[in-house]
Amino acid sequence: MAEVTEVERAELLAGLRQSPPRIAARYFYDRLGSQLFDQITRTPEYYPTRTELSLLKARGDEIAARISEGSVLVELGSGSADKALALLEHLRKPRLYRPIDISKEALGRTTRAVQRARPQLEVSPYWGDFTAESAYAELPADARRLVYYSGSTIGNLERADAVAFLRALRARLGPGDALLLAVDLVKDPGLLHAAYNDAAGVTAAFNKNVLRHINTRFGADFDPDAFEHLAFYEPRMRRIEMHLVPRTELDVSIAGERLRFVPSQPIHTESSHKFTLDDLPNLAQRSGYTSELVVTDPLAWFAEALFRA
Ligand code: AVJ
Repeated sequence: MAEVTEVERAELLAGLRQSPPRIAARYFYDRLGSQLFDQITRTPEYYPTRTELSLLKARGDEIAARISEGSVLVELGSGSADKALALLEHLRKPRLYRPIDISKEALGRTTRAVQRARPQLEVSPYWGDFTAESAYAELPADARRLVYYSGSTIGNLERADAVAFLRALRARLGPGDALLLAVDLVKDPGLLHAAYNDAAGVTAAFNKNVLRHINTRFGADFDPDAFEHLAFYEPRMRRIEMHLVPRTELDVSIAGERLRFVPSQPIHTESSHKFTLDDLPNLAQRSGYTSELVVTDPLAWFAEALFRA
C-alpha cells in the first residue's frame, strides 16, 4: 500500500473511537496478512476456496455457455490465479484478461501465473481500486465484458453497501455484459464457526496480524498478543463476525493519540455476510442486474451467481 494519508489516519482513529471500536477489513492484507489468508484457504476447516474452485471446474461450462465468444474477463481482487484459470478454461476464446488489485504484489503474481499458464492470452493488469473508471479503460470496445468477483469477498460489505458497490460496478458495464458473483451460503452454524476458528490457529494469527500492520503503517504500539481472537456466526445478521478482545484494559498510542481498550468493547475487525439462494435475484434486481443463473456445489455450501447487466 502507498503512503499514509491524513484521510486514512482520521478514518482509522474515528473507527477506533466508535462504540464498538472497529478497523476496516482491508487492513488485513499486508504482505504477511496475504500469506496468512493463503494459509487459511489451505486449512481443512476453511471450505470456501476449495469449494469455489471445484464448483467452477464442475459447472464452468454452464456459465461459459452464457458468455459471448471473445469476451474480456475482468477479475476484481485477483488473489490467487487458480479460480481465474479454471474459469478461463471454460470460456470460449477469451479476448483478454484484466486482473484488478490494490496490492501490487498480488497483481504481479496473478499476472505472471496466468501468462505462464496461457501464453496466448493477452493479460492487461490494472493496479488500483476496482470501482475507478480507468480500471475499465482501454478494453476492446467491441468485446463483451465478464466481471468476476470471487471468494465471496462481497460478504465483507454491509448489505446496503454491497448494493451500492454492485450499482457502481454496473455503471462500468454496458447492457449484455455480465457479473459472476461468488457468495458463501448460509449453512450449519457449526461448519461456519469452524471455518473461522481453525484448530491450527491460522485465522487467529490472521486476525491479530491486523494490529501488527496498524503498528507499522500508523506508528502504533498495539501488543497483538494482548488480544484474543473471537469469531462467531451471528444468525440474525447471517454473518460471521470477527473481533479482537483485549485481555485486560490497555492503553495504546496510535498515530500520536492515546486510546483505551477494554475487554467489554472488543474491536470489530471483519464481517463476512452469508447468503441464501433466495437473496440472489433480489440482490441482482436492487443493484441493476437480472440474475440469469445460479450454480452451487452438491452440498449447496457456496454459489456462483451470473448477473446480466
Ligand atoms: C476473503 C473476505 C472472503 O470472509 O471468508 C477468511 C476473509 N476472514 N477468514 C472471508 C477471511 C477470515 C474471507 N474473504
